[in-house]
Amino acid sequence: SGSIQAHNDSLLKDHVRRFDFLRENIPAAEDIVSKLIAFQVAIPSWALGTGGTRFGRFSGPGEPGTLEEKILDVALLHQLNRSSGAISLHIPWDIPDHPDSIRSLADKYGIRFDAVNSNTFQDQPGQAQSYKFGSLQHVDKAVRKQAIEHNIEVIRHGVALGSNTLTVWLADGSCFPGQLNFRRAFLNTLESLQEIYAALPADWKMLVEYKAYEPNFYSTTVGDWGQSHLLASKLGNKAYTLVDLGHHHPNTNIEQIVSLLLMEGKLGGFHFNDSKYGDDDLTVGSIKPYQLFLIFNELVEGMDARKMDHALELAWMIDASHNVKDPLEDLLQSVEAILLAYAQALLVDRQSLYHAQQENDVVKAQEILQDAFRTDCRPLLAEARLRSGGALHPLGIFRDMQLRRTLTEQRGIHTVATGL
Ligand code: PSV
Ligand code: MN
Ligand code: MN
Repeated sequence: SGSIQAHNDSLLKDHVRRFDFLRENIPAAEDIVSKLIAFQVAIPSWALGTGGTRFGRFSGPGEPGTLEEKILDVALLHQLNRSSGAISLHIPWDIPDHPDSIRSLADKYGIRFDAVNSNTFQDQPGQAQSYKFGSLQHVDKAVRKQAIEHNIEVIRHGVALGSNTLTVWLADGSCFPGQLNFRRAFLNTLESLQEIYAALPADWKMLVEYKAYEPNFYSTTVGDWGQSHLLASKLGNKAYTLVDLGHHHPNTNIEQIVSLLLMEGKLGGFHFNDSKYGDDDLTVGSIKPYQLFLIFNELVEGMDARKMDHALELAWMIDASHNVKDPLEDLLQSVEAILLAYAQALLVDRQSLYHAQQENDVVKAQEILQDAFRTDCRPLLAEARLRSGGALHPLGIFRDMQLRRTLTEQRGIHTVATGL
């Protein structure tokens, strides 16, 4: 923290000038800064190492080899930006064998456990049944049962860590016409999810994630928000839809989906990432920052209409993969992009937008949105970090202090983190 102080001191004068300028022009600046301080984004444990594609994986140095090291990586991010105070685990990529010590390590750094994720898209060594033809949808009850039990076990791990959410993403679907009876696959999935749902503790949520395609290329059983919403509605009020930004067909209007799910009280949370083509899992905001802003615009409008607490009522998580960047640098960029879109959305003049809409003043409506989007909100984010003890420029200090080099000295050059 002495280093953060020194870093901040060196940038302070310039920051104050930029922040003061914004404060003079934005009446809600103080309110936005407080909201930014409260907003936390969960880091996925599987994104702390270099990912890869099916064509190769180029692991980087100093990657975390254990769950403890992953928590320390998230703690490092959180120390720098004060906005990454949560981690999302994927089981069995991470198995918290000693939950008490894992939990106290996380507590020590102010990290909480966000949603726990099950994995029935890969076979694990020694597993009795195979998921080659699906898991919760499978034609064979024995396979479904194994997948159900795995999910219940994930809930148990989550309880031990103090999480309160299970995210279910299924690779289930089919690769060729005729392979699957859609109705039976859906009903099997529903029945399996109902058994998992019955095992949820009273204060838990289940998030049902959808994805258009991949690994199945003809049909996916939870392939879009309609199918997820149908399942979540049938399951009950602890079940919600999870929106992963990369899981749509190109040009889908994601912000409209978000608006309607919120309206129905069925939006559970996000997997943030960005993409040019498919489920590219790129850095948030790196390709379509305007879309991200429009999504946050709907979130702020819809959550305010329902009087929801922005920071607490939805699961804000990143789901990204890094092939060419340092994962920690990439995650700092992603968190920054999310908060930037949030700040821009908070800037939108809701009253004027409402009137422009009522008067069908299309030009004015666009101007209002783009005024907010084109405002440089970075000093608001920096001020939020400054006030909460973080660094004015997290990426800058990460590089200046050569933090990856320190991690590499501790962990070695040839390290491969578990995950995809
Ligand atoms: C599937 O593409 C997905 O988005 C799900 O959230 C999985 O849990 C995750 O990626 C695995 O990387
Ligand atoms: Mn995802
Ligand atoms: Mn994905």
